[in-house]
Amino acid sequence: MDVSDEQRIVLLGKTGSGKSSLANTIFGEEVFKINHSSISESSLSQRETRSVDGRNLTVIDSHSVFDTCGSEVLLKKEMERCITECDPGPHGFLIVLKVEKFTQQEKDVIKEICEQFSEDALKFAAIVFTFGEQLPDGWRIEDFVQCNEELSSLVKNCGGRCHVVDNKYWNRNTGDIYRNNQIQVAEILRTIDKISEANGGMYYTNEMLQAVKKHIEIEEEKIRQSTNQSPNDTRDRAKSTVPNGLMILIVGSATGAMVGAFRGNSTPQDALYGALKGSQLGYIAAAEAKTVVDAILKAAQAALLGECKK
Ligand SMILES: Nc1nc2c(ncn2[C@@H]2O[C@H](COP(=O)(O)OP(=O)(O)OP(=O)(O)O)[C@@H](O)[C@H]2O)c(=O)[nH]1
Ligand SMILES: [Mg+2]
Repeated sequence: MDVSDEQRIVLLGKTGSGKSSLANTIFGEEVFKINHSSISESSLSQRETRSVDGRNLTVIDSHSVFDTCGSEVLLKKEMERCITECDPGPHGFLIVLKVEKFTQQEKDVIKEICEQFSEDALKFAAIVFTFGEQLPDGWRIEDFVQCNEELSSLVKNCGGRCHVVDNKYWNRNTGDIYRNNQIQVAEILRTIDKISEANGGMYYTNEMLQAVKKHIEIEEEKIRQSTNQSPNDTRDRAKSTVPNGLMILIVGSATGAMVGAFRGNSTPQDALYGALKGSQLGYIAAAEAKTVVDAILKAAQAALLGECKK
């Protein structure tokens, strides 16, 4: 379990969506380099920590992972790398989108996000819109979201967590209590706290992502061998076989392993034993849990109890 008071968030979005600018707006200083050309200049993600509103906040500004021109494999690799770089895992993802006219490309980006994020991963995510000045007069971001079905559904899957900033124009206090970055950043920080609380203070781990991916690959192979469906249909069918229960078991065993390994064993062999033991206990306990958070808590409790009894 994460014992430090550091909060880690990953910013994801396509080139020019304003990720680096948003990171600077959140920090209230120019920490990340802004890209003034339409081609992505950043090939690596950048990680910075600052004290913001009494908390230690680490922001991982990713290399643009949702650019539709790149190959799908590359996108996935980048996203995994981003989560790995966020070691030991992010408390939340901010998916950065622009307030702009919805083109096919934007639709593709949303589709890509939905493909990359399982429903459970979206429990760790919020949407932040940039270029808020583009909102028609008197509109709130919810009004903009409502105009598009795909967007509405994405925001809904993120538990309705949705914010808007304008990194360029909303920095001055004009008396408008909505079109104001300071007020919007305070809301974003509150949302990060809520995500953290809702997930029991846990961070998203690559193990979760990897385990679900592995399951999908195996199912895909099975479907491929038994039918001659198109690759897309095969993948969709394989994905639909990831039951909530599996996710719960994965979270449970990963948490158990973490707690098991963490419980002060001195040699690598002991640590491994602790991890394996914790993992088994977590797996068994999580099987009884109904929700992911429940699974995490049950798994952690079981692993801790197991260690105490040893
Ligand atoms: N008007 C306006 N311009 C913005 C906003 N956010 C970013 N920009 C501008 O958009 C351009 C790209 O911003 P960045 O923050 O570098 O975008 P990015 O997503 O980090 O881009 P990559 O690092 O290439 O992926 C820059 O010229 C910014 O000044 C915003 O909210 N409003
Ligand atoms: Mg950038």
